[in-house]
Amino acid sequence: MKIILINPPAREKEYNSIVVPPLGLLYIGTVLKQAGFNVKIKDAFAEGMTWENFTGYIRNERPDIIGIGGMSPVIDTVFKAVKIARLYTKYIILGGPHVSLYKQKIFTQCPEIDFGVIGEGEETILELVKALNYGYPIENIAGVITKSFQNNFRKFIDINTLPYPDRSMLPYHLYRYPLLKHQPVTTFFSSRGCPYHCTFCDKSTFGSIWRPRSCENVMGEIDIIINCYKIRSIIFYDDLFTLNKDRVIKICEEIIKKKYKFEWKCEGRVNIVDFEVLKLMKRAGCIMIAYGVESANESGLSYLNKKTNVNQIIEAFNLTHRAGIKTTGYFILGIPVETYEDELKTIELAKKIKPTYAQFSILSPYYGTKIYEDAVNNGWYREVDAKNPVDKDLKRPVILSPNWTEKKLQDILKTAYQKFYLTIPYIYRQILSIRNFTQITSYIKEFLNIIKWMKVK
Ligand code: B12
Ligand code: SF4
Repeated sequence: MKIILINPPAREKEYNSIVVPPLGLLYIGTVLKQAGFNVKIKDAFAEGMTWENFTGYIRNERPDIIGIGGMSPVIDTVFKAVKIARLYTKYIILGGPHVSLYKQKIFTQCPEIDFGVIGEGEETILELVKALNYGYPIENIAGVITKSFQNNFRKFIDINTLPYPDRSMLPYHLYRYPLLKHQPVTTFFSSRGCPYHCTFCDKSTFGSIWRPRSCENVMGEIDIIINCYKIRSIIFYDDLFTLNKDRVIKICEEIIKKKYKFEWKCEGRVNIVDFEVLKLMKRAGCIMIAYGVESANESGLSYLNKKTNVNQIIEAFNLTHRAGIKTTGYFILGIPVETYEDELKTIELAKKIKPTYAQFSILSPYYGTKIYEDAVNNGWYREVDAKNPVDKDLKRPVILSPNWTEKKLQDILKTAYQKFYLTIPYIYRQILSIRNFTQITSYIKEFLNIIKWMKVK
């Protein structure tokens, strides 16, 4: 059986500063390859393929099975790819966060899909493909859904038993991430799940139990990445890389002991920051930590169930910068219990804690989250154009509580980018931090992107 896993082309051809390996497809491809199947991954997004080229590619290849993954904000591109693929393949399988949330509703949204795989996909896909290949029944495969039946999620995988992603399956020369200086760059998951319950977050795939990979298991993958693929930058995309201090210390000590010189970035949480660990992370090559700040207001933090406070936010950024590590701050605007004036405080906080990079987004209630239920129950759910400069969404779900109108949301978003980025001190700091030509071009493109976005608004 010939299998192709697809990351669909971009909605429109345009410059994307972040183009990173699709790790979900890579895990799926790896287990199938190791089981002896003829499988390829086509990262049409990274290749910058047009829809015409993509159609031509699928028409030539005519695989038996096409597997696609997708998150809700770009699901229209996934469905477009499915409709094209339908003409040239026997079976179409959809995995990823969107199907894990919407389950059988996907067959109404896109009737051309044959099977959905919900939750973690590695074990399910193997059983499903074997069943299709050998003609076994599929009705009892946990994690599989079709138009006629919906099986339950399978129990979580012991992720220490998974094979390492086979990175030879992806075009590593095409990936870029402007906040990390060196290429090639890869993505990495050293744990799955998160024990927190932020009300805007979708955890339908990996759940609420934090499942770490052991230090030995993580180092085994890093050894291959560094020695075989000559990767120079790693993005740890775990929901919470820093949750267990001892594990972070062990991993950092191993990296230092092995004298590995790659740089890396991870996601942290402001309430679990430790200065000694930060200094060790810096010595081990960590150059950036991203924190979900979200809001400067206790009312907003509480609505989002963040379990953090403003003092922790200020302290976390302060300690991280003192350890010599750069920061990204994620900020949320348009929180229904906050007002326009409250959001101005959030913007002021962003300026005060000085993240190297700030991303402001309008609060988006995605299906399946607590805030989605809240928005629908109150009649506050709307889909409007409230994109930030890096979003590719067509329209973004927002919450129009009595405090907000569409215009107010768009205004506050614009104000945030203006007040944070278009200031002499910020531009000066960025110029001082530039180290190479790639950074110059990506900063200029980002900067022009923000200006262009502001003009359109
Ligand atoms: C990396 C990442 C990105 C990257 C995407 C790059 C990429 N090529 O993957 C970037 C930075 C671009 C991004 C952007 C956004 N993201 Co994002 N992102 C993630 C993140 C942190 C990790 C994804 C990942 O690599 N996971 C690791 C792999 C192994 O897991 P996986 O992809 O889920 O794959 C597993 C299963 O889903 C399944 N599977 C996946 N694909 C397939 C395919 C087949 C055929 C099969 C059988 C199975 C299968 O099997 C895999 C192995 O178990 C997740 C959080 C998370 N915990 O996953 C959020 C997440 C996917 N992002 C999310 C969101 C909301 C966004 C943004 C809207 C955020 C924002 N405010 O702007 C934007 C949207 C971008 C846009 N509009 O274009 C949500 C999606 C919710 C949803 N309903 O779809 C998530 C889940 C975060 C969250 N907890 O809410 N994101
Ligand atoms: S936003 Fe981050 S900390 Fe909050 S529940 Fe989601 S993954 Fe966990």
